Amino acid sequence: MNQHLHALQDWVAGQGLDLAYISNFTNINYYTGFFSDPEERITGLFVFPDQEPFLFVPALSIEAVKKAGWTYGVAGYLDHEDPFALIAAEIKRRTPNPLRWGIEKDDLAVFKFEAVMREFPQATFPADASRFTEGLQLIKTPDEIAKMVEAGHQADRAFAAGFAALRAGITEQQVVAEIEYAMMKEGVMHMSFDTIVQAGVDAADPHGGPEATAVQPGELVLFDLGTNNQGYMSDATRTVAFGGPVSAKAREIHKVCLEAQLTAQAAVRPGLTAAALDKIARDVITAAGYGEYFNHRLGHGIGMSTHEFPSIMEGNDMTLQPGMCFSIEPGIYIPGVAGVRIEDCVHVTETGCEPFTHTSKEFTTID
Ligand SMILES: [Mn+2]
Repeated sequence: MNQHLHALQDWVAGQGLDLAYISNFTNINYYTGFFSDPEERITGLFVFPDQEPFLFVPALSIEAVKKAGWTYGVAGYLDHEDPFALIAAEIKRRTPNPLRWGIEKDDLAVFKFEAVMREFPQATFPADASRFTEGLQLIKTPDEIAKMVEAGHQADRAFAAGFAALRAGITEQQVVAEIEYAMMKEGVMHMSFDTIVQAGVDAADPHGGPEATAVQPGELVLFDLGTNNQGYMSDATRTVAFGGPVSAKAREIHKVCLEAQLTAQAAVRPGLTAAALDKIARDVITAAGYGEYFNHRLGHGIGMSTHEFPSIMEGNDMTLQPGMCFSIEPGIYIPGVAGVRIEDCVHVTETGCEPFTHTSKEFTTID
């Protein structure tokens, strides 16, 4: 049993539960090594305090479960069958009348919850497995970090492809296509999120996406991208100048943003709070007069999803610990003028942190 699943079973026992039902397919991957987005079909991981767990999947996935290395029980259903009747039968063979259930309250859809209530009318739900999993996922194992290191290398190559694609008149969307084509050619079949390329004033919208806007010489171009390597994500942002000198304002906000990013990254150490780290970066930007244009948290956790815990923001007194992985991504967005964001994701070490991406963050002009 891998250490994540072992920890989950210990939690089930420690909470006095009769079983836990894990329904989120990313979390099923985390606990079992089996990844499948079942879409409208049903998958579930069922974990007991003192018996072996089992996976329940569509019948067409049973071979994939075995191929993923899952050595415990697996049961399947055909499309015309009632999955919850079959799940109930599997559970009752192991524990006839389970009363105390752990479920993922962030994930379990109402129709699935109603099906559980139909099969087990006396069930109660005293424990939230969502909270347990997000806590466990805060600290990555060396094996998980190794996968994220490789995802970071992929992101570095994606930046290189994006920079190489820049030419006068190419649109943001076409640059995205070049980046993702380059990644797919090397075998990276999934980006971790929709790649963002924003030129000039478009980059002043921190929640915008690529448009049909043509890149013009003398503009800043923002790239925010990442890849999915074996279920583990990378996420990084660079903002570069294209085709000659940019405005003095654009140059200045890049300088301030970079100083904030580098200062924060250098300050990471175990024991520092997430809130204090956010403030370290924010103080640099505020002191330069751009505080109002940094309108989001400094960072987010990353792992099997691109946004998880810890959240690096004001009000979060969580202390950083070795093995935590998160982004450090200050930005300055001046509407109608320009936008800059610079981002590395890092993992906390005993003495500081190590970034997953290594593409230069210094002010760079691509000709
Ligand atoms: Mn990010």
